Amino acid sequence: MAKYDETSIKILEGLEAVRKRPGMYIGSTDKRGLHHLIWEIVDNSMDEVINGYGDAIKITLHKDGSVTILDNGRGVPTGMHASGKSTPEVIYTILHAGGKFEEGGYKVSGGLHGVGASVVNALSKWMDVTIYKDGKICNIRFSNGGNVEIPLKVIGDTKKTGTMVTFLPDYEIFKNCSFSYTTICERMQESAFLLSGLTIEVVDEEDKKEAKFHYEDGIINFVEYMNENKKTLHNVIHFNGSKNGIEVEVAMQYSESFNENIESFVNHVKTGDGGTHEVGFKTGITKAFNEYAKSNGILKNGQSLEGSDVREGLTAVISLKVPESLLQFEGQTKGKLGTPEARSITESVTYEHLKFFLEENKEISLMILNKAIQSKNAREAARKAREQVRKGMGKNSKERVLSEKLAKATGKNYEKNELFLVEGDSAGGSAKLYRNRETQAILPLRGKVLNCEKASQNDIASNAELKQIEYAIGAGLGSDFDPRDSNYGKVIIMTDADVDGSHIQILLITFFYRFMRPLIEEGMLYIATPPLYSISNNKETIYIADDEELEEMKQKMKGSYKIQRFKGLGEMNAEELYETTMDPAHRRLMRVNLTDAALAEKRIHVLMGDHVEPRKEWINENVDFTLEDDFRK
Ligand code: 1YM
Repeated sequence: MAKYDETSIKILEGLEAVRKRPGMYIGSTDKRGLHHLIWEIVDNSMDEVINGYGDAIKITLHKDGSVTILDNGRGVPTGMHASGKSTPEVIYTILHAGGKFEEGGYKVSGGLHGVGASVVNALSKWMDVTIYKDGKICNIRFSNGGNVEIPLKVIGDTKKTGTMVTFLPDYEIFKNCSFSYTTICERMQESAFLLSGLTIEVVDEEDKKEAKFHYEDGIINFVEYMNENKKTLHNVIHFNGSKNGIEVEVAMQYSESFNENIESFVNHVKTGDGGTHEVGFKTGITKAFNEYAKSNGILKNGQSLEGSDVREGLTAVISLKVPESLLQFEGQTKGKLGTPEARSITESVTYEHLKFFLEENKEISLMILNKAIQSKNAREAARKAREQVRKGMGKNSKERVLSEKLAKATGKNYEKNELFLVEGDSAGGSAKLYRNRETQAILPLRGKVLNCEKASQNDIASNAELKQIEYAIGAGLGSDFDPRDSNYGKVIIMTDADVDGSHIQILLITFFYRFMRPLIEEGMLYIATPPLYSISNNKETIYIADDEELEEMKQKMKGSYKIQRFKGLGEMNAEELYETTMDPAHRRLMRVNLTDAALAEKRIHVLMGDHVEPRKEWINENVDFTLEDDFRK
């Protein structure tokens, strides 16, 4: 491994380039990009921890929008660089400076990480770096995108070691953005799970909040956390192994729930789109369970469990360390591991350990297998039932009742068809009246939908409202759900723009998340956004989404206008409802997306589960659910 030293720094480009095209360096200049600045600096602290130096990181959000990141590592080197500049000046002003970009460097990352501290400096109003090292405190200060304001100088003595970086992001670049305490906590908690022993503190000085994350048992604690509110079937199973320089660590646990929840990481970076390691893991468990079931006479000859059967109710974290020479990432966001070796190694480590575990823990093995076999039976029964419905055989009176409320689309181009789930019979009636009959189907929902997070499996299975939805979509439920069978390319939730409406949205999203998750993963679930107001003068009527827009329009229309506030969908007439909320030419749809399964899982728990306090806290802090994309469609 090439060791970082003060001469191995390559000078590639000036900071000007970064300010000109920030997106190229940090992905975007929205909230996500803003947080990226913190991740960049924190990544350097984490690298220090990974290399064995330091065990504490603290992030402080200040009232003025600046942020401080402090670690207790060795401290950034403070000597002079060959160029005649101090090393910190080089590290914080020259793009791609630092050992981590050299061939054979220690830093390995999967995405946009590691573009460097200089990028953060380039996008800051000012940056202040204080280094505790060799008995001295040194400080250097930059302003306006990385210009040295005060060169490196000694400002005192110390016994500590470490690095402290404070910066004020340039909010002219990150317009209307601010740091989110919750986002930072969520990410830091994940890092604390992956780097056991490390303590990470997050402090919000404005809202006077703080959190501390420290886990001695790493990914075991991670799985315990993910399963916190579930009835688990056994203690977390934990194993590791390595081959050809690739290290594999796995923690897994089954619960009574029906969801599968697998998170994977490579070199401490999340692989949100999975990859070869996840495939290997899945193959490994399927093989181990099938072999055990067959050799113990639990499965009859010729029968076998599918992967989805043995993953029902499974929560797992897979963490790999892969040498840089073997790293391959795929996909648009580079969130998918491509390294072929990772597959076979993860598979064999998983298979060997699980096989051993199953032999040693008969009782637990039977419990898990029982569950898997139930899944298999349910899957097969559902498939048969569905086939019958398709063949028109299973149309009994019950199903006819179920379908009575549904106004179907006449068109047979399923991908183009849309199902509107509408709050209330009256809005449902309007929607039925004024829709595009060829492509738009309407299913009115009466009152609140069942909270699937709290309800039992039986309640859910027998709930009429949810059954209607299942029947309308026609693509199965749970592990049997297949989005390719959906009767609709878009499922659109349409509720009033009030608290009850939001509640119904969340209840429905919870249902879809739990029982038709691929629908969300495939980007097929949407939320309609009805206008809040209309404003009209003698020339025109304009529909308006929020208060800000209303103010703008008032200014524009000056003097004579009439404002109408729509409290609910029912207050619009059928034509208005179609034009503003359903017509593809004018409506605004929000796509529900699911970028982070573990987080979504946790969030659903926080928001829909039994504990009130964390829910309140979360809602106060955040307005957006997992609804990130907002676009006209
Ligand atoms: C709050 C941010 O940057 N800590 C930090 C950074 C570095 C070192 C220690 C360090 C590394 C090495 C030797 C080495 C460095 N990062 C870079 C670069 N905290 C923070 N702590 N001695 C100290 O890598 O060999 C250079 S030094 F370029 F990667 F950013």
